[in-house]
Amino acid sequence: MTADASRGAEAPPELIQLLTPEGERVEHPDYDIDLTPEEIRGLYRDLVMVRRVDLEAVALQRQGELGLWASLLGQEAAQIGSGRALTEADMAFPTYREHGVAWCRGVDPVNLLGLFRGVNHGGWDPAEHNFHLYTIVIGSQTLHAVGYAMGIQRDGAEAASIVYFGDGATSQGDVNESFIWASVFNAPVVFFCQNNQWAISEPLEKQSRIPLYRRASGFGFPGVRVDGNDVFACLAVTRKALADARSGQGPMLIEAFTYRMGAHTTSDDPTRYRVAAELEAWKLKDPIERVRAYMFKNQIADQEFFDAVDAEADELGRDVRKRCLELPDPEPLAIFDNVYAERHSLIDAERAEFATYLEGFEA
Ligand SMILES: Cc1ncc(C[n+]2csc(CCOP(=O)(O)OP(=O)(O)O)c2C)c(N)n1
Ligand SMILES: [Mg+2]
Repeated sequence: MTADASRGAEAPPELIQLLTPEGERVEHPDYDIDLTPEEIRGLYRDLVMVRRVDLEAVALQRQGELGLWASLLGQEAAQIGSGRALTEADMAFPTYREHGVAWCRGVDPVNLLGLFRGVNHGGWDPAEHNFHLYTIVIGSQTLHAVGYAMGIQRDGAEAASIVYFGDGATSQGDVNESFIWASVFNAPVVFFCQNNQWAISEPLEKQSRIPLYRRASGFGFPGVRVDGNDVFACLAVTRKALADARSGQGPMLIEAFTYRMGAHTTSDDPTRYRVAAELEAWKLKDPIERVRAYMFKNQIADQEFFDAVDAEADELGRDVRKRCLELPDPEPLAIFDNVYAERHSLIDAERAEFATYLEGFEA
């Protein structure tokens, strides 16, 4: 028996959008935003810079300089919009693809590259940037973010946490458990799901029969779908969700509807499981092009500005590449250093065993 595809379906999902793919500004009754020309130029610069770093990282991996890279191509607006909505006191919990959010939190891109080069064991101090370490275990950071938010609540602090995860992650137990905890404790946390339509080779249809943002209502908190390729809308929606969380109104789920333009990681070949037409359709919704078109049309920037941003991005690419290649190899035993806060006999034994193994090479 085949399932009735319409079962469980409701009205078509509403997409919050403030800037169309053609670069036309549109109004929204609940989520408007008033940005100065300077702020818009800043957002555009962010988008271009993170795309350039990403491109350089893919090239470095292809040249054997990184073990792996997870590209953010296509997801720049979702990450810059939400990342720029954060205040300094807010805490962000990323997956492994949040290079744009890392940029907004002031993490040096070279530290990201070091992680994927295997020469650092994290790359930055989460407390210094209020940006947690990258998390590869799908969905587990949602629990960390809710725990952190409950801490904020108990401290009475003026802050919120935000957690990034993918469409595939919504099928994980951890994510569903974190929804329950956030809901019943009214925790100041924003769940920011980048629905990039794919979880490696698994399409969205394998994760949910309903739009992902509607999951929230079953847990007892609001959910919205925003155009994830619209940096204005992502900024407006995330800003509101964070403000609500900070003022005691509890969690919110934001589904940023976007597309993973590249491979899952550099180890993946998407031509094996998706058609080229899909990619072509999403290219027309490019997150950078629409801002550029809007700026041109409204004389927010001239050719000189765009050329200067491109030149700055190229310089950043060169600088990141140079400093990546200069990163020192780590001391091999350093991997045992921060497993626990205090010394542990098992770790000591493993360290000693590995040291003996390494000595074998010097003979
Ligand atoms: C608990 C767990 N299961 C499986 C994996 C392997 N894995 C790595 S990425 C990934 C897909 C995640 O897809 P999604 O949540 O949509 O995020 P995206 O990569 O698209 O950003 C899987 C299954 C993992 N890292 N952790
Ligand atoms: Mg995905």
